[in-house]
Amino acid sequence: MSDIAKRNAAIEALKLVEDGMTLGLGTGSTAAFFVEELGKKVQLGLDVICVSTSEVTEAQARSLNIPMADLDTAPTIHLTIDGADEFDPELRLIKGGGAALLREKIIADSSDMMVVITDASKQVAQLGAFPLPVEVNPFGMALTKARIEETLEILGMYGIHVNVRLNEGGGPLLTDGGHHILDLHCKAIPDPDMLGAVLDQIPGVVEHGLFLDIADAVIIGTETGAETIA
Ligand code: ABF
Repeated sequence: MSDIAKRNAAIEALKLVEDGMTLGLGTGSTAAFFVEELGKKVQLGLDVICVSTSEVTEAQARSLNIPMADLDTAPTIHLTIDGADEFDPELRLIKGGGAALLREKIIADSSDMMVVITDASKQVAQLGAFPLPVEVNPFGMALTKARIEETLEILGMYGIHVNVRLNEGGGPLLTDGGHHILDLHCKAIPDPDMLGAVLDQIPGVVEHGLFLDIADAVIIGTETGAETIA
């Protein structure tokens, strides 16, 4: 996805922002363009207050003097703008490539409206080509991994590689929440709703990157503008 397309998607999403809104700020390179463009509007007097889905986004927003609120004191979140790794025709998403899925889902799910900013390369007929991130508690991670592998076979999803996501030093990545990420290389997910439901039941799984019935619209950035799917 080109930076021009990312920025065009972000600029289109900015049209949804009104004075007085509380905004959820997403994570990833496309969301970063939204935060950058939002900062310009705030400098011109736009009256918003924001909550962030990651420490990285929080730092970027504060560097642009965007007013930030503590999530527990935010009365309501009117609109969340965030990226995605895949979206299907039913606007079901895979998110978590940026290891921020837990805070992203908490904020997106409690928002009045959640809009994805992305590009056509993320558009798929069926989810699963992108490895599905699953956030797990470090305690007993090997047991949780084994249970996930068993569950995938019960669902008829055989031979799925489940990899522990590593940090730059080669150790298990730690999320902002202090958890690890397992990436499920499913290749295809025939029934995202079923997979999401069974992952939710596995002890040790904190959250997964299937965002089902959460996105209200997807803005697809292009070199010349943007298209919205709702
Ligand atoms: C974040 O944005 C992640 O959940 C997702 O992986 C990422 C997409 O990043 P980018 O916009 O850089 O493609 O929400």
